[in-house]
Amino acid sequence: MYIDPEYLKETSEKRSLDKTDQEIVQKALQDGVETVWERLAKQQPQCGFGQLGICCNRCVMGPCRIDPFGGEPKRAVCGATRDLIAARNILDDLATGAAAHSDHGREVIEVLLETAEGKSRGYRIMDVDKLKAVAGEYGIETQGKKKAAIAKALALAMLEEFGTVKNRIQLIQRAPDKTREMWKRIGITPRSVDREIVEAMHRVHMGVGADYANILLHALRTSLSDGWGGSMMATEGSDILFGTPAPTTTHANLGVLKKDAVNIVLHGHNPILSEMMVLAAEDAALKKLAKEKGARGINLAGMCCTGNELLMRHGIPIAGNELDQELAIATGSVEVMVIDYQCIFPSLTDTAKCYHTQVVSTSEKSKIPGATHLECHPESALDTAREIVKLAVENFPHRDLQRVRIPEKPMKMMAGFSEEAVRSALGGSYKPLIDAIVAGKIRGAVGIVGCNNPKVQQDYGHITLGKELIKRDILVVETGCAAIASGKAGLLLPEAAGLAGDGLRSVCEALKVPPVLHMGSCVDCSRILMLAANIAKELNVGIEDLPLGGAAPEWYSQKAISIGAYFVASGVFTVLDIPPKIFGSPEVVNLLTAGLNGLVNAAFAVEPDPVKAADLLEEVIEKKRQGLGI
Ligand code: MSK
Repeated sequence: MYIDPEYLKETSEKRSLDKTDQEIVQKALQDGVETVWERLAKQQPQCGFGQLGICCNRCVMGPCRIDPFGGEPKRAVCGATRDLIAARNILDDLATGAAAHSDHGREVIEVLLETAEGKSRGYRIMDVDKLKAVAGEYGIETQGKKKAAIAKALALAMLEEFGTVKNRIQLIQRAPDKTREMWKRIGITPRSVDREIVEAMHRVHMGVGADYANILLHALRTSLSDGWGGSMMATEGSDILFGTPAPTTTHANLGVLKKDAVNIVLHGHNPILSEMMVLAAEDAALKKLAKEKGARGINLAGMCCTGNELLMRHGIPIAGNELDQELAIATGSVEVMVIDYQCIFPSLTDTAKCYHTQVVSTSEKSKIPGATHLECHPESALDTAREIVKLAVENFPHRDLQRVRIPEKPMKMMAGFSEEAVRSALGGSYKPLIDAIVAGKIRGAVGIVGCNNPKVQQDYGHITLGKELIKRDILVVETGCAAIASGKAGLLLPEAAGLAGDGLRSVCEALKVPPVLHMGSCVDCSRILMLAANIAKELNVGIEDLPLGGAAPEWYSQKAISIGAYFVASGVFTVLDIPPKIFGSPEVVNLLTAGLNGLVNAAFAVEPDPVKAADLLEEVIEKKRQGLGI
C-alpha cells in the first residue's frame, strides 16, 4: 500500500531507535499489518484511574474507584482506601511476576530430575562442577557419588524450596550475613517460593488487612522468594543442564534472519524445548530436506529471553527484543515462530496470517488460537523439536519472495557473562574489580534490566541510560530485553569502551570486555544478585552498602516489578522510567520512594528522562562510596 514516505520515516523513527527496526516498522505499515503501536493508539486515552492504581476490580461489590483529587468517593464499597487499593494492586502484579519466574524455575528443575532418573531424552548434565557445588550448598554428599544420583538429590531438594517448611529458602544463604540480618530484622526473609506467592494472593482478597505498609512489606518478601528462589533455581538448573555461559560472540537485530535459509525464531523464556531445537536443527536428514526444498540451510534465531538463553550458551544470533516479535514476522522471512511462554503477544497468530509464518505453541500453559500446538515433554522433546524443524522446512517454499525484506547489517555482539565468567575474566577473583572500584576507576555498577514498552521509543531508554552511565565510569550489567537493545546498538562490543569514561575504558581495554556486560535472560537477574553478593562478602559488608544501582527504563511486565522489588529489598536503589500504577496514593509512593531507605537502605525512584535517571544513580553510587570510605 502506498504511504507518504515522510510519514513512514517519521513514524518509524518515533517507534524505534534502531535503524533495522525502523526499516521493518515501515514495511509493516506498508503491508497494513496491525502491530503493538496501532493497538496502543486505539486504546487512547487509557483509563486514568487504572494508571493511578486506584481502581479495584477484585470483588463484585465493585468495580470501584477513588477520586484522585480527594473528593468522593474516598472509599470503595467494602471500605478500602486509595492506599489499600494501590498497595493490593501492586502486590497482585508483583506476585504474578514472581510466579511467572518461579514456575519457569520449577519446570527446569523438573527436567533436571527427569534427566537424573533417565526419563528424559536428549538432555544431559553439562556442568558437573556446578552440579556438585550447588549440591554442596544443600548439604548433599557428592564424594564418590555418580552425577545422576547427585542431580536427583539436588533436584528434589530444590523442588522442596517451593513449599519448604524450614521457613527459609536455602539459596538466601548466598546473601551476605549483614543483608540477611536486615531481612530478618524487618521480617521479610522469604520462607518458601509458593508460600509467599500464595500468601500474596490471600492478602489481596477483600477483608484481609487494611494496612498498606504491611502489604508492601509482604511484596518485598515475595520478590525475594523470586530473586533468591525461583529465578535463581531457574538459572542454576539451566546452567547445570545446558552449561554455564562463557563469553561468546554472535550477532543481533532482524538482519540475523536469512534470505536463503529456513528461518525459525525461538521466542519466550524457557530454554527446555529450544535447547532441543538446537540439536534438531543439526539433524542431517532435516538439513538435506531443507536443501531439497530450495533452502541453503536451517537458521535458528532467538527472540526475547529464550533468545538470550540460547545466545548466552550457544552464540545463537538474536533477532530482537519484545517489540521485535511482530516485526520479525513482518520481514516475511520467518517460516516458524516457536513460542514457549511469557511476553508473547496474544495476537501473534493474526500477525502471522498476513504472511506464510506458522506459530507453534509448545507449552500446555500457553496455547494461542490459530497456533499449531506441539507440546513439549522432556521424554519426547527432541522428537517434538525435529517435528517443528520439519514443519518449518516444509513451509519454506510457501515464502512469498516479493514480500520479503530483511535488514542487511546484523550487529556483532559479545555475550555470555555469567557470574562465573565475570570472575574468570577478572583472573579468578573479584580483587581486580574491587581494586578498580576502590581506586575510583570504576565508580560503581548498575544493572539495567527489563523490557520494551510501546509508550517509549523502542530501546531509547536502555541505550541513553547505558551510554550515560558508562560515560561516568559506571559499569553496566544487563539482562533481558535491555541487553538485546544494547546488542543491537553495538554497546556489547569491547570497542564500545571508547564511549566510556577514562577509568572504565582502561579496565575494559585491559580485560578486553565491553563496558556493558550481557548477563542473560530475565531470570538471570539472579546472576546480578550473585555478583553483588560475592563482592559484598569479599568486602565484609552488605549488598546495601555497595555502590550499585538498578534500572528498568522501558519495563512493562509484572516480572519487572518483582525484579525491581528484589533489587530494592536486597539494598539496591532502583530507577523506573515508566511510572508504576501507584500514583493515586501519595502514601504508597512515599513509602516506596523514601520510606524503604530506613528499612533496606534503598528505595525506588521514578524518572522518565534517562539522563536524569543517570544523575540519580550516580548520586546514590557516590553516597554509597562515601559510606564505604572510598
Ligand atoms: S523478555 S520480561 S519483555 S525483559 Fe524476558 Fe523482555 Fe521483559 Fe519479557
